[in-house]
Amino acid sequence: MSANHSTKRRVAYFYNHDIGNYYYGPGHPMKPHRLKMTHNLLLTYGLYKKMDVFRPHWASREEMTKFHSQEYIDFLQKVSPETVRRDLNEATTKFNVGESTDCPVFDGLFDYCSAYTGATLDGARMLNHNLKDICINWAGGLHHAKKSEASGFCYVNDIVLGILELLKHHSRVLYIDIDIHHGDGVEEAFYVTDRVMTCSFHKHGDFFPGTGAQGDIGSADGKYYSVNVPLDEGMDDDSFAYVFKPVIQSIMTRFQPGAIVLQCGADSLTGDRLGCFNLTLKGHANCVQFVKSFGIPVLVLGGGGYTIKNVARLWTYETSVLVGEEIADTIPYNDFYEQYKMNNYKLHLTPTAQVNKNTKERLDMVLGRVLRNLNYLRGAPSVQVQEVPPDYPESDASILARERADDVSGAQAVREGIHTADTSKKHHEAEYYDGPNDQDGEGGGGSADVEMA
Ligand code: YEM
Ligand code: CA
Ligand code: ZN
Repeated sequence: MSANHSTKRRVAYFYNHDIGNYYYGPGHPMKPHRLKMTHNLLLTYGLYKKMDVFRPHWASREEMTKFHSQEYIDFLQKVSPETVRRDLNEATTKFNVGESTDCPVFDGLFDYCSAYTGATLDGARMLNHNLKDICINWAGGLHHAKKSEASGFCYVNDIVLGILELLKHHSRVLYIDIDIHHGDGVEEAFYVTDRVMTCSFHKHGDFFPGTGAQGDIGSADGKYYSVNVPLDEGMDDDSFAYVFKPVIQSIMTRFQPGAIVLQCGADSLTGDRLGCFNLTLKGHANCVQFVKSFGIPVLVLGGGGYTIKNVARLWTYETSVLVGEEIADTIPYNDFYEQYKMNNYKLHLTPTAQVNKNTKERLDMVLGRVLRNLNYLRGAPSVQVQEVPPDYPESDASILARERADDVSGAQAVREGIHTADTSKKHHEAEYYDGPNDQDGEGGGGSADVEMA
């Protein structure tokens, strides 16, 4: 690893203990249990000592409707596996949920959305108040959800909501998506604004969701602020770095974001159940390290990932990179130890002999086009952030949502080394640092879908 690997940053990690118990149904590839496996693995590696661990709040419907339509969120709040069977046609045609879709209605669906979205919002708020340099929510990153529609296993788009939160304090936010699928929901939300640049690397051609062609560059004020890097199957570590580094370097120079949201979908890994890339943990995490090296506040999110033991491996390793600690290749004993037997209880993966369909010529063509488009940027656009909006909409519902987060008393949370996240400005940072894992100050335009000030 490079010298940067050991660079210490103030890191917050958000984990809701209920998240792993939600269940999409038999045979469904999306398994929230992977989050429990990840949490357990990174705890057994001792990584909790290197960051502050927070119990996130549950996002309220008011928070979700900053992007989503009221009607859609009302529906998500009211629907149950029983009612959806009765009103299946309406649910499926209107909101793309139900048995015959990628997005089933399962027990606790709204709470699941509320859990992962709350963590993303807490992370964004913590960065906004400069309480941390890096915030991690592996449960987030559900990039396919639309304003009024579920899609690709995603219901509420926590990423769009997190970016909207960051825009309260930052003129420009960069979104980077290394999931194998196109980050369509996020791109669509910010397609006509120059305040958010979206950049997705993805398999393109006969692959879900089918969007993300290289010619999709944004429109109106957002022209050249959507960046798509379409790739073919078999992408390996070297090929990925070959396109990722110059594209991100050029964006950083030209766009100069105040904050970055990094979606770390694990379905771009070798051996993924739904993916067809050939990245190892190191190749994927090199992207994370590269983004971290710019020293700008980063909100790190999960996303896809369907070979769940590898998801846990990856996000544990990426947590180690983010906190700047090396971890052993031998997996320590943990609650899910047997799941790691296949790779001889080793953390790191070896790429397969799969053919890389991305020839150098093809990559050069894609890269050349992206870099040419970035040359059209008129320099970093500036926006005056005049009055900073509050973190939370002041309604009874949002206050209730916060109280619900305190289902474990503050004292118990601190004993467990888990703090409840409240980033409202009246609190001093020291309030978060009472736990045993205190780092002691270490290291130190409107759019089609969203409205912005
Ligand atoms: O390809 C599609 C769409 C849905 N069809 C109309 C084409 N969806 C993707 C979404 C991927 C989001 C990351 C998809 N769905 N790929 C695989 C699936 C899938 C969904 C399932 C839903 C219930 C699947 O693949 C093995 N198995 C499923 C099993 C149960
Ligand atoms: Ca992507
Ligand atoms: Zn994906």
